[in-house]
This record gives sequence, C-alpha cells and structure tokens, in this order.
Amino acid sequence: MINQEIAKIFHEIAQYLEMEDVVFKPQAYEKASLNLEILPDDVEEIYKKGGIAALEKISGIGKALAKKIEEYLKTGKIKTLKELKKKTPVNIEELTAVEGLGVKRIKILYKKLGIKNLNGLEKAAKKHKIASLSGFGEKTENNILDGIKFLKRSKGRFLLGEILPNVYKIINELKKVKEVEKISEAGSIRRRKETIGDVDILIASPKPKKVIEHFVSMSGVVRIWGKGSTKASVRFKKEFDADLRVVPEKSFGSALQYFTGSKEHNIVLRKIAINKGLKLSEYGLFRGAKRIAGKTEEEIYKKLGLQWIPPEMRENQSEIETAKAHQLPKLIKLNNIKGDLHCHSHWGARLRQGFGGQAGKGKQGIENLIKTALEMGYEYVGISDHTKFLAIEHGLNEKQLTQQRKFIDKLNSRFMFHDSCFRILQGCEANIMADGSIDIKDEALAKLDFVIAGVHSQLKMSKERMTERIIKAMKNPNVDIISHITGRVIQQRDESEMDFDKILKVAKETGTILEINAHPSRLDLKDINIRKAKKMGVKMIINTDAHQPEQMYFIEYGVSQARRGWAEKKDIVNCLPVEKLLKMLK
Ligand code: DGT
Ligand code: CA
Ligand code: CA
Repeated sequence: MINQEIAKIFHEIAQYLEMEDVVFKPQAYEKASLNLEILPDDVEEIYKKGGIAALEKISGIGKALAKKIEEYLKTGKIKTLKELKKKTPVNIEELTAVEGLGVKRIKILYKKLGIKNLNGLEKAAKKHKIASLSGFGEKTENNILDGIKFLKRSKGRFLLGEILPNVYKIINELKKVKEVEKISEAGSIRRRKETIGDVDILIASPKPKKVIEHFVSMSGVVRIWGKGSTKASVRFKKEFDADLRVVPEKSFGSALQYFTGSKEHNIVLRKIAINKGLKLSEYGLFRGAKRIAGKTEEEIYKKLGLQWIPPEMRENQSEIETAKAHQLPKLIKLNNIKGDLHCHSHWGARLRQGFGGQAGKGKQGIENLIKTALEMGYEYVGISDHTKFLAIEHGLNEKQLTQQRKFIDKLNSRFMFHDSCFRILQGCEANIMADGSIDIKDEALAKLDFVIAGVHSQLKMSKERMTERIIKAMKNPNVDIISHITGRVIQQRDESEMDFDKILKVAKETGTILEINAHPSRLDLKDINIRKAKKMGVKMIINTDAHQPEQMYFIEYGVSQARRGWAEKKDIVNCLPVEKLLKMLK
C-alpha cells in the first residue's frame, strides 16, 4: 500500500532526525508514520478527493507533513530523507536489522567510533572496540557479532529448485489440519521466480489460532520470528523463512492476489480499481463499504475487466494490458511435455571402467533413464552424452557413439516387439569449440537422431566472438539444438556476453531450436529471452540436462520458466509426438 510506503519513509526520517539530536520533530514523524500504517483509506484517494486540506484532517498529520505526502504522491520520493542521509551518512536500516541495535546505540557507535554500516560494525566488534563503550559491554559486543552472522546468512536468496519441494511438503502437511479450508503458496514461490527470498503461504480458515499453532510447531521449524492471531513467521531447518497468513474464506482470493504479487503488478491493479471507483486490498474488492469480490482471484480480475492472469506472468511486463485486451497466451503446462532430449548416461565412464557391453546398465545407465521416462508418462527420451572434447565427463568419440547406437537400436526393437510406441532417440551434446566448429565429425553427427551443441569451454570471450561462435554452430546442418546458450549458473557464474537478437535471427533462418535448460541453477534461456525467442518465432525445447535419472524431474522448473516467458505449447517442440518432433529437426 502507498500508505505503508510513506509510513516507512516517515519512520526513516524520524530516525535520522534523532541521530542529529533534533527534539520533538522525530516524535511527530513517528506518530504520523504509525497513523498512516493503520489508516484504512488510501492516502492517494484522500488526496484525489480533497487535496492537501483532506490530508491535514488525518490524525497526526499537520500542514508540513501533508505537504510531504503530497510530494511523495507527485514525485515518488521525499527530498528531506535524502538530505538527512547526506548529513548523517549512516545506513540506519542496515544497522537496525542487527538484533539489539536501536537508533540510540547506533548514534553512540557513529559518534565514538565512526561506524556507518554493517561492515564497520563487524570490524569494530572483532577488534573489541565496542565492549569498552559505556552502556555496551562484553555481552552486547558478542550479541552484535552473532546478529551480524545471522543477518549475513539470511540475506541470501534460494534457488526455486531448492525450495519448491520443501513447500510442497509443508503444504501437504498443513492440508491434513482439519481447520484448513483452503491453502496455497503465494509470493515469489507461486510466481515461480528463479530465486526466492522467503516462502509465503496463505490459508483460509475460520479458526486462525489453531492453524497458527500447527504451523509454528511443524517438524522442521527451528525458530519462531513472530506469531500473532492471523499470521506467523518462522525459520525452517533448511535455513529458509516462511510467512503464513490466515484469512477468512470470503477474502481468500483477494489475499492470494495481494500476497502473490509482484508488488509492481499489484500497484497497477490497484490503480485500475481506483479508476473504476473501487478499492482493492487484501481484504477484498470494494465499492464503498460493499465487498463486490474477494473469494476467488478469478472474480477479482473479472470485476476489474481483466482475464485471470497466471501467477508466473505477474511482473508488470505488459501482462495487464494484454489481459485487458483478452489476448493472454494459453501457457504451456507440465503435462504437455512428451519427452526429454537432454539426458546424460554414464556410457563413457562405464566404457572406461571396462564394462563394455554392460555400459547401458547401472544407476545412471540408459535403461534407468528409460525407466524414469516411462514413470513420467513420456513417449520418448533422448540420450545425449557429452562428446570427446569433454574428457573429464568421459565424452564419447565417433566410434563409441556408433557402439551406443547399436545398444539403443536393440532396446527400441524390444519396445516394438511389445507393441509399445515408446521411442529412444540417440543424440549427443557436442561441444562448440572456440572457433564455432563442432568436436565430432559431420558424418558421425549425421547418423544420430538429433544433435545438441553447447559451449562448455572459454565462456569468457568478446561479445562479437561469442556471437560469431554460436552462429557458426547454428549454421552447421547437423546441429539441431543449442543447449544452455548464455552459460550462466545462477548465483555463481554470469552469462557469457553475446548479441542475442542477432543469434535469434540466425536461429530462425537456420531452423535451430534453442534449449530452455530446466536445471534449477541454469534456467537458461531465462524468462525475457524466452519471450524474445517466441516473438521471433524461434522454436524452443525444454530439456533437463539430467546427469542422474531423478534429475529428469527438474522438467517442472523448465516449464515454469517457459511460462514466465509466456511460452505456449506450440512454441515448445517436445510437446510434439515423436514423428512430428523429428520433422522439426534439420
Ligand atoms: P521474495 O520473497 O523476495 O522472493 O519476493 P516476494 O514477491 O515473495 O515478496 P515478499 O515475500 O516480500 O511479499 C510477498 C508479496 O506480498 C509480494 O509479492 C506482494 C505483496 N507485498 C508485500 N509488500 C508489499 C508492498 O509494500 N506493496 C504491495 N503492493 N504489495 C506488497
Ligand atoms: Ca516471499
Ligand atoms: Ca514474505
């Protein structure tokens, strides 16, 4: 809410004024901040209706503060705060996040030791400069160090793939609680963002207290940050935090809409409501005091004149305009996927260990990959081992590929014998060398059912060279698919630089398919690149790059990334049955 945004700024101004030993004024800002927090009406609306005079009527808001609110509504900021921060260059927000540190102590730390931020605080505490300050002592110093350690750990974001399986477990456990009527994940988890700050869960129940008791005493909860009558916040053993809200069923839809976000999406939605003379909040959609929607998200979007928008699209990236025009794409779904073409077996490693004819067996053997594909209801699976350049991955050479072909042919004939339509395709994930050539001879590539090519070495080169390198690979008539094109590893390695638009043009011309790699730390193509590819009419494939059969289940993350990129079934070639898929290849 805009009220909350202004309340936060007033609170910060109060803190900075306090640092300067100003009297009375901090209290005035603090009081105004609190009043804004609990104000039921939107200040933007109040201002629209009655101007600055109406703002002055809000309890705790005088002429000067009303002007500040007006400034924020008009410019999106309040200059005073910036000026105060310039005078006292202390990062109060960062420092107050340390447990046990308030403005009073921060003031002493700044005046006596010149501490401005977390870094300075940590250095001073480690040098035992804090314990000797009056009013601090040894114990406080240790608490500060603990607090810093804790903050550092919790600052990090998590990969969607690390968190989502845990969220499913939490939700399944809470579903068993009899007071729980409805439950859903919300926040970035529901939007399936590639990284997650904290987990948000929403429940509809007539007995919130009981639900909250269950939640905070769940297995895996190691710390309770806060617990109220309708919400709670905890830390789980795996070190992520989760916020729970419990609402009555009649506002489940509006609360789900609000807590799913994104914040930017919500801001635009709220404006649409205001323009229609309505008010949208987590409690419902209101005309005056009358609730006209709230139970489901669908009715809220509908009453706002919009199609229901899938959570993955709610990033204020033109989805609202598109929903208004009733032109939302019909997003791809997990069960549209008919097979996975990027699965690694340990064929090469087993050959090296001398297993010979037994190379297809074992935990990561081709047979096990097939078993998992069948479990997943797939119609085909593609075996695409690394090739000879990647010696550490026991990449296969031309001869070994031929040997593997024989094994795969034999398996296929066994399926045919049993009248099953399941097909095993043989491919490889060849390496794109620095000059854009492929590490396997063309005659050998031509014998495979499909060829994936990817960059696995020299990821750092100039934008021009990298672009040319990939373009040359795409022009190879045997290369059907380019894997994980930017080479990024989320939170570990940046994307390689390249001219993506130019690459898309050549992909379109040559009929090369771009992979959406579903591995949780790759998700490459990322959402905006998927949208660009779709716009250009470049075909994509969602592959897992599984190095173990279980990893074939990563496909879910690839599908959600594709949805975030607005992809439809027709954009993704592994939604096709095998014959049609094979026709899409070069
Ligand atoms: P995260 O946790 O950083 O991965 O991202 P979110 O989107 O889950 O953010 P979080 O957990 O802070 O808040 C959950 C949702 O609640 C957010 O997506 C939208 C809503 N929300 C939170 N704060 C605000 C706010 O100040 N204004 C508006 N309009 N919505 C908010
Ligand atoms: Ca969140
Ligand atoms: Ca949250």
